[in-house]
Amino acid sequence: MKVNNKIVYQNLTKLFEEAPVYELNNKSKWVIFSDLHMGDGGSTDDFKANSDLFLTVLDRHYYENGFSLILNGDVEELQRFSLKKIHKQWANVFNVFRKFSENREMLKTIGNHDLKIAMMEDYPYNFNHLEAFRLKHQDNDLFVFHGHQASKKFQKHNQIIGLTLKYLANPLGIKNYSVAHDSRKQYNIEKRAYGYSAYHKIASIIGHTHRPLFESLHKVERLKYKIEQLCRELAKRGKHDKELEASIKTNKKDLKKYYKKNEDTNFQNYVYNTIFHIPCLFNSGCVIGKRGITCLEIEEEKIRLVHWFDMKISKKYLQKSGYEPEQLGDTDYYRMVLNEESLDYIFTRIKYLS
Ligand SMILES: [Mn+2]
Repeated sequence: MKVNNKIVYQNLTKLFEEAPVYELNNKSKWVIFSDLHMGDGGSTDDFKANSDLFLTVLDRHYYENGFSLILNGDVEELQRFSLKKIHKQWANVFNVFRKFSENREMLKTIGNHDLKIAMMEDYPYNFNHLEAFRLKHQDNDLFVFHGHQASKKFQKHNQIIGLTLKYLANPLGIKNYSVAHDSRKQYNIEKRAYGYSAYHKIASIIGHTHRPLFESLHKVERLKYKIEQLCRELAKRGKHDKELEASIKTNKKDLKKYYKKNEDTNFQNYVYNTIFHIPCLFNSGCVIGKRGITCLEIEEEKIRLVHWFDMKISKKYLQKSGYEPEQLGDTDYYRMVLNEESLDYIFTRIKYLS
């Protein structure tokens, strides 16, 4: 049975049409995390390294500042660990999730690594588990789903098992389905989600590939843009500025390193070949990054891509990045805004360019 793009698009349409809608207004404050992959606290638990950073940021920054919480899939790593062990190990984190769900709003989507939750009758917390949902900003939709639904492999399994997308694929059948950290596969998933969103004039927010995207742009374009911005700033000052020069150098080094690592030139251009570049795809990245955590924030009718890091591990961001990291209280943790744009501007461009 061949799964083509058309089938993927049909299934995404169904997912979209059945998704519950939550209104956004100028008071809404949401933070979106995805891909925590929480385990048992042992040496193979991917969540462990950033667990204190995550817990601190979640409780002391987002909860304290009145945010509601979106966990966009692959929260519990159920392909490798039991729910019981995960919940026991990370009880402190789940207690904070519970605080959000009881006192604010918390929406939790299901990803391919925690699909089993959809079949469970004895999940111990009273969380709002969804397959997808929509955040409505005036007449526009931000479509939030984990992202595996845009992969052909996942859809193929779905079809073989003969279940519809809704509640759900048999977790046994796709037990080993995980996005290979293969840039071609990641790119194809992004490209389908991009194509779908542009065609329907919506913006989608996904996770799954672990690669942060802002306005459909990958780190490569983001770095290029940052370097140009810094050059402009440097020219404006009209004299030597050690700090700015160092920032340019650091960002250039990052960019070169990236190209060196990804030699497949077909995928060095991350713009999804449409006539215009349409800012319709966002990805929160992941919580388990080597250099920290990325997430998306929605506040004051703007959307932001944010990077949290531990200065003991990623000191270079503190001095030379050209961004302005803010310290969280008296901790070693810093918040750095990588991009920010108003939803109005984003949807205007989506509407007229696509
Ligand atoms: Mn996933």
